[in-house]
This record gives sequence, structure tokens and C-alpha cells, in this order.
Amino acid sequence: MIRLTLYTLVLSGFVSASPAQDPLSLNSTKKFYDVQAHRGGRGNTVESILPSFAWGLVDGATTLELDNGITLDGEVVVWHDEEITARKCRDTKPVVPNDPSFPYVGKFIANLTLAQIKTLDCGSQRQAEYPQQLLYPGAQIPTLKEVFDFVECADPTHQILWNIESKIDARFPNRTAGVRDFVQKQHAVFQSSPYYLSITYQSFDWRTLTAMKELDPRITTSALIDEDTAFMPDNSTTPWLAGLRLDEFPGPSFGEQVVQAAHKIDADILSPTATVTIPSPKDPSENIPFTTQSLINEAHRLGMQVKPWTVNRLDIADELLQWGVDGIITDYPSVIRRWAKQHGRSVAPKYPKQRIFTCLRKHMQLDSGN
Ligand SMILES: *[C@@H]1O[C@H](CO)[C@@H](O)[C@H](O)[C@H]1NC(C)=O
Ligand SMILES: *[C@@H]1O[C@H](CO)[C@@H](O)[C@H](O)[C@H]1NC(C)=O
Ligand SMILES: *[C@@H]1O[C@H](CO)[C@@H](O)[C@H](O)[C@H]1NC(C)=O
Ligand SMILES: CC(=O)N[C@H]1CO[C@H](CO)[C@@H](O)[C@@H]1O
Repeated sequence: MIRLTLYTLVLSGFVSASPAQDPLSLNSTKKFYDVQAHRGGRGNTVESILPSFAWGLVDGATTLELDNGITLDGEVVVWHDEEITARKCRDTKPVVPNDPSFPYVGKFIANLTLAQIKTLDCGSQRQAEYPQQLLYPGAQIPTLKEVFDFVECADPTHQILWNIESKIDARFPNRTAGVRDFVQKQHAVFQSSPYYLSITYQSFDWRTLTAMKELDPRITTSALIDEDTAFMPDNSTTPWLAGLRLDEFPGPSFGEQVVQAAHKIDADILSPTATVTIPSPKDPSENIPFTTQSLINEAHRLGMQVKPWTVNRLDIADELLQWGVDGIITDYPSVIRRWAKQHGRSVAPKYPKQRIFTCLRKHMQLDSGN
């Protein structure tokens, strides 16, 4: 009932203006080259905790990129994985004595309450692939609202942009919340935030993108895609693309088919992997990059932007820039920012460090039992 009410309200009252005519959404996009700090900047800090986003601001990101999961009790949390893994998080104590769900490591976010998740220490372990990560022992998985509140403290004039993903599993409905829960719960947090119109909504599961557009056409959407979601090895229809099959689009190239499919669901941005090659659909003995010049040209022809991920190598960034990409999602925002600047792009200002860390101290909740 609550869901229906929200849905009806939004549809009836709020959503008549088109995004292009909305003066508030204008400052969101065109000012700076879009350097996106992936999970806050995973190369520099352990991912997705408040300090990750602090460093994303220090490093002068244009956009903070992050993922959302939905807890058992319906809270929107900022975490990439469906499951709490021992590589990233440690149990501290059960939330109540003899909690049958304890230990929480190894469980799905969708099967844990926020209170259970808040006992986890997810700031103590440096990932082997990112040896420069700063650690913040005791740091908790934040809710989306906590991230917005902290960043607003450090960015009171709301300059930062957001790219927020629904981490829904299109293959296994029992591992995450469903489409309706994701879209409605994320939208409620977006709408009550001062950053409402500075948010891009991204997903590999294109069902959430179409559902979000239907609920609120003012939200910019970005279609994520890679070799695991574009097609299935057995040629069955992929569960990720809202029922679409790339081979049903005219192309002629694979990249053009990807763009045409994303355009079909009215996505504003296409966000393809830029770090893998795939066997060429024309000649499987040859490998082609997933992101190509023809993909980017076709997107621009259809009025879509292209923002690939996760680009940590400047040779790849150089090639993408030559092809005209509109932004880069990276684990190293400071590196991509100075590279963009060297290439004559205007980049976002760095936020005052002292203010950021004063806000961080105020907003960070360390687990007192740890
Ligand atoms: C755009 O920037 C102005 C200040 O320059 C700020 O007041 C406003 O809230 C921003 N708009 C959004 C949607 O964040
Ligand atoms: C989800 O369902 C699959 C079968 O569809 C089953 O194999 C798996 O154990 C289930 N997982 C959970 C977490 O319940
Ligand atoms: C894959 O499936 C599609 C439609 O179901 C069919 O048209 C196509 O020929 C198939 N491709 C291969 C390589 O089997
Ligand atoms: C999303 C979700 O609720 N997943 C699973 C939680 O755990 C039970 C089993 O303990 C599963 O049946 C659910 O599907």
C-alpha cells in the first residue's frame, strides 16, 4: 500500500518536466569532464565506506560512483557485493546474544538486517589487487543516506554528481531484493536527498532502468553492460537486458547493436566495459575490444553519452579519449583527473581537505565494540 501511494504521488504530481528543460539538472552535467571515482576510488582507499568518498572528494572527482544493496529490513546500503565476504569484512559480535544468523560473513545482504550489517568491520582488509589502499579499521558499511549526509557536509553547495547502481542479480532472484524493491527504495532515498537531480541511475539489470524511468522520468539512466551480461554462452536470452537480444538489432557491428539495445530502453548513457576483448561475432577466431570507436559513434548519433569502466590504464584512456568518450569510471580518480587536465579538459575543483576530514570525523561511526 505504501508503495502504491509513493508511485501514484510521483506519477501524478512530480514528473511533468522533461530532464532537458529542468534548470536544476543543468549544472549536473556539462561543466566538467566526467571523472568518476569507482566505489569512491578503490585504488586509494578500501571501497564503499565513508572515507572512500572523502578521498574521492579530496582527489577532485566529478562524480562519486557507488553500488546499492537492499537489506532484509528494506534499508538501502552502499556495498558492491551481494554477499558479505571474508576478504573484505570481519565479524565483530552478534547484534543480540545467540543470534542464529551469526556469523554474518558469508550471508547475503538481502538476508541480513541493517543492525546485523552494522556490526561488521569492513575497513581493515587491504585487497591484494589494490596495494595502495588506505585502511580504516572498524569502518562500517554505510547506508545511502549516511553517504549523502556526509558528502553534503563536505560539499554544502551540492556540486558533486552521483552514479548509483542497483546491485540486483538478474539470474538468482533469491540472492538480492527484486526490481520493485530496488527501484522504489532507492528512489525514495534519492528524492529526499538534496542531490536528487544530480544522480545517474545505473545497472547491468536493465529491468531496473526501465522501472526507474517509468517511476520518475527525471532520473538519468545509464545502461551497464559487459561480456557476461550481453549474451549467454548457450545462446539463450540473457536475463540482464530486460528481455532484449542484441542479435535482434540491425547493427551492423556488435558495438552498434549494444547501443541500439540501450537506446531501445531509453537509457541516457551507455556504460560498457573497456578492459576486455570478446571473440568477434563476425569471425570468432578474431578478438575485438568490447568498447570500440563504432560503438561510441553510434551512441552519439542516437544522442547517448558513453562512460566506460573501469579504466585504470592511461593507454586505454588515451584511446577512449581519441574515440570521444564522455567520461571515465576509474579506481584512481586523481590519476585520471590530471590526465584529463593535461588533455585540455576542464576538471572539477578539489574540495577543501580540512572541511572534508572535519565532516568525516563527525559522520563516521566506528563500532564501539571493536
Ligand atoms: C547546482 O549548483 C548550485 C550552486 O552552484 C546549487 O545551489 C544547486 O543545488 C545545484 N543543483 C543541484 C541539482 O544539485
Ligand atoms: C537459490 O536458488 C537456487 C535454485 O534456484 C538454489 O540452488 C540456491 O541454493 C538458492 N540460494 C539461496 C541463497 O537460497
Ligand atoms: C541464437 O539464437 C537466435 C534466436 O534464438 C538465432 O536466431 C541464432 O541463429 C542463434 N545463433 C546461433 C549461433 O546458434
Ligand atoms: C533474497 C532472499 O531473501 N534470499 C534468501 C534468504 O535466505 C533464505 C534461506 O535461508 C532463502 O530462501 C531466501 O531466498
